[in-house]
Amino acid sequence: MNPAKAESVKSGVAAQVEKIVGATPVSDIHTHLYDPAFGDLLLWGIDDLLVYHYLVAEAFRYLDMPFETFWKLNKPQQADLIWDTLFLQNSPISEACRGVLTTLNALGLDAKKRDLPALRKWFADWKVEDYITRCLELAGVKAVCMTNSPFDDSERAVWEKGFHRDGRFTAALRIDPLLAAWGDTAPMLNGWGYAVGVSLTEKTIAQVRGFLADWTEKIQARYLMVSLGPDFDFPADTFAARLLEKAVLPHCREFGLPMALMLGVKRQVNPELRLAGDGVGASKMTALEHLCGRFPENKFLVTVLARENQHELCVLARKFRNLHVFGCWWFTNVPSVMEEMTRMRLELIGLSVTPQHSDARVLDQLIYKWQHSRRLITRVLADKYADLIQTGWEPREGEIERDVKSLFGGAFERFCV
Ligand code: FIX
Ligand code: ZN
Repeated sequence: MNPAKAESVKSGVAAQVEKIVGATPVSDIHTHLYDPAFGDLLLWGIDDLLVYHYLVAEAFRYLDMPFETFWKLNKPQQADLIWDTLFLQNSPISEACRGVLTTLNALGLDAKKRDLPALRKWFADWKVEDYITRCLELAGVKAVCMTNSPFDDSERAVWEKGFHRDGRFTAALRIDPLLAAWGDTAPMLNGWGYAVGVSLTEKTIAQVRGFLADWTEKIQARYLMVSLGPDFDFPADTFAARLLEKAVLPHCREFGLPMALMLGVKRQVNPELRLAGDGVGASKMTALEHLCGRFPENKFLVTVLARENQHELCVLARKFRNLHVFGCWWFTNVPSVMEEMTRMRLELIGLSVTPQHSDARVLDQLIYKWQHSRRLITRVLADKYADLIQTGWEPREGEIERDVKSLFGGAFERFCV
């Protein structure tokens, strides 16, 4: 192909990629959103957008008030302060601030008037059922997977009462307290009728499996999930490693469900920041290597928080087909790091990856998280096809559609079955 022809094919393909990525609905495999039946647990609207813990952490870069004074404010007061600090006193450059503006803009609101009371008024007119549909539509999201913890009292009460499921919200069983705080969790299980002791006898393991089975069925879990700190190791003589091996992984095998491991979060580095107080540390990736190698019948969905673990994760995915890499999690969900990670993943493991999840905690955030991700995925994918065109290979429209579907949930579904 002569150079002029190659350039024109590349720009034609880039336009196709943009169109297809924009039009392909995504299945969002990890969020902190809830089925509307959970009532107030489903967060939405301008005040919740502003008090997002990403923005709380950023506001404290500028504020000198004591943390406690901030926590004593009610939600609209906290939102006022964050708006003033991050949007009025400083330009809203950060990714999380930009996200609020992307969201408002997509909803048709004029944020540049800097009129927070007017924004509040607009949101007050919505009914949540209609607003869910509007947000999913604007975000191009067809389904969201929740994060469901039986250890959360308000959430557990709703499951126990029972409700009619909204088919757009699927469930994932979150088990952090089981692995990270067994000493505190064992008495809770006892209180719910599972006769466990602190030491991991056969009887206790059977009871833990009973608990996992009951909740997997109750919530119709698509996968189980846990976040683990940088110190997590496997094999190891810890409750986390032993419970994983003896109870959780056998349960996943029995039910044919993947286990999601979210590695590298250092919980409560600064407890005064509450939910905003978690940090990051590099994980021991040999632990994951040992898990994938020792348990070929288990499937592992994995995202890692530390930038320095990303390359090793991709290499492990080349070695173990029971490992599916997903998402640019939390501190990595910023354009510079996401661009690097997405390129690296496509270069090392092709399309056998789920490049992004939203981690949305507030419904409206689906809009910005997916707009920003789509833009970046479009750019990276168009570049990769351009490299192919340079070799004389021309991707066809149907092939691009197939590839984008894989990235937006297809590869995940295939991995799970
Ligand atoms: O552990 C997790 O699932 C994290 O995503 C959250 O706990 C975290 O607070 C968050 O919202 C990150 O985006
Ligand atoms: Zn999360």
